[in-house]
Amino acid sequence: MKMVFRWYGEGNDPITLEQIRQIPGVVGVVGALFDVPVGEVWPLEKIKHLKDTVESAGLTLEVIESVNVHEDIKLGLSTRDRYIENYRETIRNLSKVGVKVVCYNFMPIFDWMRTDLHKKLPDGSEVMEYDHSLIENITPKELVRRVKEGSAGLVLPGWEWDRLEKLEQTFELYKDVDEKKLLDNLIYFLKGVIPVCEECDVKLAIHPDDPPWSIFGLPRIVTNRENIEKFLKAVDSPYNGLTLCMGSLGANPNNNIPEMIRYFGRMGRIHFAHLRNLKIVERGKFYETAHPSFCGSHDMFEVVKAFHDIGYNGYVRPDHGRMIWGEKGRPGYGLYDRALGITYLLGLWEAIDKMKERYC
Ligand SMILES: [Mn+2]
Repeated sequence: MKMVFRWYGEGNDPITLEQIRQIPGVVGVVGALFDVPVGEVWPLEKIKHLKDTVESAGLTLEVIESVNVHEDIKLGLSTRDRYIENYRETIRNLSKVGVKVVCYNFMPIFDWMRTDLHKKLPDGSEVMEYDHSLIENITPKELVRRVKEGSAGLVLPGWEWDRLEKLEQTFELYKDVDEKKLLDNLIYFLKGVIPVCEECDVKLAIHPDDPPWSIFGLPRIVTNRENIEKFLKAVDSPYNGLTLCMGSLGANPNNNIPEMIRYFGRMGRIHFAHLRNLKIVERGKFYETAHPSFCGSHDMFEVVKAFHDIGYNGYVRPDHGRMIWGEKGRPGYGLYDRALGITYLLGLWEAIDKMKERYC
């Protein structure tokens, strides 16, 4: 597996490329342009500049997260074709600088969702938490206000405040979109973009819904093995793949993560992985933890072993970590805990690798 690290770009991330390069085993960063409005074409010059910046620090830029999908595509509005054409053009531009994988998601209105960005654990570290019972008792507007307040002025991926200003109108438009319609709209999008991915050798890797269930009555479809398989098979190309985010899928205890890795991995459809642990407190309530198995609800050894068993050679990154050692920054994206996570994941990989090679 190729270890990468998410980076928000110069002036937009308190963490420097020099720091990232010193984490043992990291070969590249996962980048994005955050100043291009959703739906517009990513200009080649800006992508080149990002690539040059990353490469001059001795790192690669082969994974992009995310190229966000315009709401009109998810809604299936007649304006979607223009945005799909833009998406195709963005993929062409990304391929010109050697990008290999593009992560995206198909969640209506909201991206990833947490109800507390600064939960304090007994050891003094800070993590993010999700509590569905809170969601049921507040309005979407109130939730956006809380997340914005907790962001401390930093841009959060998928949370564009301008876009979220028009919340009520967008909710109105989703009245007629159920899971079936949303799935049809995803398939329509994939039929438009996958042929370009094939031409350009760029793999698309959809990110699961986080959390993997409906919120505020909005449909969500990238939630479990059965649902994911539907659109992978509907557009049956190796370029139509998955970001196996275990933190997202793993919030639902019915999702067997090692089994999903083996299933989709053997189909050749996992192109990117987000590995992290979380603690499920009760159904619909969880918080993010440090990566080791004993810190959360997931057996990380079994997860890494499943990747090893399928001969995975794609990209992996640690996911949201805790804020520790007095670090200040974007919730979930501190340097220290993600670096610890990487060392742990690579340790598991080495142990599994050598056990198989030497003792099996
Ligand atoms: Mn993820």
